[in-house]
Amino acid sequence: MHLNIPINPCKKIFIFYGYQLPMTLQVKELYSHHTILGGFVNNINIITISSDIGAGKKGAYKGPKAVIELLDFSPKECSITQIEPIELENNLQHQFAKGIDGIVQLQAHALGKINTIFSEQPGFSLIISGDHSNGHIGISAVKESNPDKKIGVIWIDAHADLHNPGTTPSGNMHGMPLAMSLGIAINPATKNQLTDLETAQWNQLLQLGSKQICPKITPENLVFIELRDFEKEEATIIDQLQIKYFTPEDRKKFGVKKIAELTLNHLSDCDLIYISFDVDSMDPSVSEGTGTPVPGGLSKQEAIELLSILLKSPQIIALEFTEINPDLPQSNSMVEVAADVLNQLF
Ligand SMILES: [Mn+2]
Repeated sequence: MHLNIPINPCKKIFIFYGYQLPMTLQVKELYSHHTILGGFVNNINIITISSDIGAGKKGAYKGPKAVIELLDFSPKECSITQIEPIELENNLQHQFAKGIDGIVQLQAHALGKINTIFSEQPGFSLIISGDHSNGHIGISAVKESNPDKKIGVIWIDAHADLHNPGTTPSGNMHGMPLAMSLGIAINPATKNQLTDLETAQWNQLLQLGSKQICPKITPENLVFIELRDFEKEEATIIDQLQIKYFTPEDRKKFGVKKIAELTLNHLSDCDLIYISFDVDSMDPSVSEGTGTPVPGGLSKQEAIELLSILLKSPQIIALEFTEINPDLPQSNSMVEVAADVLNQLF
């Protein structure tokens, strides 16, 4: 669906990390269509975080740029802000927190940049990130820019992403962003034995931001959608913190529209809501080009319907798309599916 009612030129902001920025960057011109979002948005800030340090399989850092090239929001020209890449220390020797050195550095840097965008260009933001560890940056930016507001999060994902270095089976930090945002500290009696440095670095992530707000969100303001693959430590957290979740079975029983309504109803107290859409929430028949596909997810049409209902809420401040890996099999279709969903929404 494309509306021919461009409102204001959006700002395009590109943040490139962890790889060299191409000398000539092909970008399409983008415009916002605020009517699709219930009338509260005048601009869309497009923010890309091209890092996949937190993923087990590399290549998702290419996802944001690949998707951007296929976006077709509007034919009008608008201004571009590019933020240059930074050198990262990426120490993969940490068995239970792979790349945490680089992630600490990247998250602090990216948060500063996004905070600037949020303060200078308030409105709705579309964040396209490499791997899902970056989700903590977006949530932190919303909270730090709105410290007195109650922030809700809708985590549309096959996974719970609630591990910490003490519980992770893989050491991949894209399975940990919600534990960061919820401020979950490492239990000293945990099964994975960590160094003092690793524990200190984890604590730095929990306190990410100049205001060191921790936690960024509280469990009652978090909702999972399409949750279907998690470890027992994550199930314990969901159970103990009484986090709201919907599984594919719930979707089949109630339908996408009802799931969206129940989610917004659960978050009705929140001032602002951040949606994070991991493409592995969709079924592998359309999303095989992601690091950790899990059978039984959303069809493309269901994803479009779900997001279009959620985006009508004036509480929504940002939508993140993540874990699109052009290097994996069927990757071209993964990029196309992600771009197609976004083109249908805006
Ligand atoms: Mn995820």
